[in-house]
Amino acid sequence: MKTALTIAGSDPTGGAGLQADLKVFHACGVYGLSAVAALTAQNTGTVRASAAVPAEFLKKQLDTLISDIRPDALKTGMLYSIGSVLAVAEAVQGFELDNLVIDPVTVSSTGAPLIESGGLDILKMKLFPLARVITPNIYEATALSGVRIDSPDDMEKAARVLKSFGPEAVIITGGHLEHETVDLIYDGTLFHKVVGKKIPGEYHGTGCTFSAALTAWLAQGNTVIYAAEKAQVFVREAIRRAHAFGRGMKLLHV
Ligand code: PXL
Repeated sequence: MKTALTIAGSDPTGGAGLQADLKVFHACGVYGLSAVAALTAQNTGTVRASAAVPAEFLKKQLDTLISDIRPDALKTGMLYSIGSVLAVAEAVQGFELDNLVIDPVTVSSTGAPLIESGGLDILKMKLFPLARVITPNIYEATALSGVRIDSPDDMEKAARVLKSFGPEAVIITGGHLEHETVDLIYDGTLFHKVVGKKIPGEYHGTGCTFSAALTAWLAQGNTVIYAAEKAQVFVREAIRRAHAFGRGMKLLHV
């Protein structure tokens, strides 16, 4: 069985963060490993507090785990601190890990910041060049590239800028564009669109679920395009079966 590692924040609702990643890994047929980079106190309506795990402790988790089990793929989610970003970069380089997926998480679906000030620039400089794929949504792609995205052409423009930061491929997930979801994949040569029907409503954890499913299929040796197509379908099915357990956003069923 292949293994996939998530390095992410804890979300007590289980809808996003490392809890969601582990569920998705399991559902997609890989063995899930995890290292905790941050904690949140949140429910389906709000994030009340966030805290970083000390960078030295994240390093310890990664060294201890990876010196024993080498993951076939890994993803990062909420890293929160600059120290966490640097600890991940060190581990990826030190252990020469491939199949790194970076979900450049910036704010929660409820609007709370999930990375400290200056963290995105460090993520861009230190981790993007090591990545197989980065998976920003439209807001994150705008924040990272400086390109405002109002149209499919803008998505392509932003993807070119993001590719120049060094990842092998960029996937801008378009969950937030009108009636369709358009995930745009760019590998530096070709653009490939994965288009699907958008399901109306407010859902928590779609970005985490997409990047975790992508990671799981990369761990199993698939191409980026194949993994992205499967991941979009996986997210749509999870949205279709989402739960209204709390008073806020719905939680995806994985
Ligand atoms: O979906 C982004 C995300 C990632 N990680 C954690 C989160 C969230 C959104 O709330 O809580 C821990």
